[in-house]
Amino acid sequence: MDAYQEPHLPNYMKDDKVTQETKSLMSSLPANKDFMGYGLYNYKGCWYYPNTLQAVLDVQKHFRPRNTDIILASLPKGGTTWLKSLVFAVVHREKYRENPQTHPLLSQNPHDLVPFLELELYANNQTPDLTKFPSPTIFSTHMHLNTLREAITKTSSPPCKIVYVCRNIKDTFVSGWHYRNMLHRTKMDEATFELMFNGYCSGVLLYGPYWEHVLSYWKQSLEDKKNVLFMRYEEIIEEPRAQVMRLAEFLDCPFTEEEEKSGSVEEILKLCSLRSLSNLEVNKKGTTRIGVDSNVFFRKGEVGDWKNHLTPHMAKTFDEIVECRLRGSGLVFQ
Ligand code: PAP
Repeated sequence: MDAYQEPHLPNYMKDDKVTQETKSLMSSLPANKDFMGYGLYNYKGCWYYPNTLQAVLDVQKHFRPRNTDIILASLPKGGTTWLKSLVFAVVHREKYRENPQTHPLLSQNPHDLVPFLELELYANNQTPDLTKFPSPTIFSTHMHLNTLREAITKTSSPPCKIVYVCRNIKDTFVSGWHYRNMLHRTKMDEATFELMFNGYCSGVLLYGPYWEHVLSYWKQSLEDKKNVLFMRYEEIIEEPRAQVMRLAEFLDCPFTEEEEKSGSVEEILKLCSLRSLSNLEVNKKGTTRIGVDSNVFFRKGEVGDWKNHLTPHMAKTFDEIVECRLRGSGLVFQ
């Protein structure tokens, strides 16, 4: 299917921003199609739509983070929106302590507060002037660590901090399924569900394969604990307070005893909760800067929603693939 037949789709799924140089690169890359027939290209082990690939190459070429910057990384549907809100709220908590009603998370979508490198800043052949961003700036990306590394290792040392969040493949997949239905403004049938499932199993999806992505950040988080933090959506759901404190500690802005006593952690958790964010006017209507409706990022937020969608066979297949691919890494999903 031609992406232009669905003009409301976000730019990252299209192919109209690809330069001549990238076109010629693409002609040498392994090519495939996603479950709906949109072209994907495999660049250094990861699959991209044409415009996404163009932006990723531009990030590699031009993005040079300052060591005070913070990069949030994830696979799509891995917990990105939540992580963006939490990190923003933790890092800027002092600024809005006196006047919490002026907090930007109440008037802006988390995706507009924490811009994506390749889906927004470097999308559409742009090269933004990052010096105008205040320090510390929080950026986000869905890029694989090996791809991101090409940009960040060309910068001054010490490197900037990276926070990665991931979610078990079954819920990530189901969340992605609902997202695509909302994106295409349709309710896709069971046969299409199976096609998307097959795409996940073979790793052929935007930013896939899943296991390569999680492993790249997992390994680095073990090697470089000071600069790479590996978080899981399920753990934040299970022990939110402990995880937010861990996050603040990693970002070198730990909660003081006084803050802990005064309920600062709980306030942040409440502000960033799915319920609070999804009830805000700004997140109910309008479009984010990446061209996706603001409300599309908020749904159920439950661990185990896959049970309502996957057959036992599908669930078993996912479990076996992930178990096999992660074997020996120390990373285990329940
Ligand atoms: P993205 O990568 O496209 O930005 P991402 O935020 O990772 O998407 O995933 C959306 C999922 O996070 C949705 O899960 P669900 O489909 O299983 O419901 C969404 O509901 C959930 N989500 C969004 N914001 C929050 C939040 N503040 N707290 C908990 N879960 C959230």
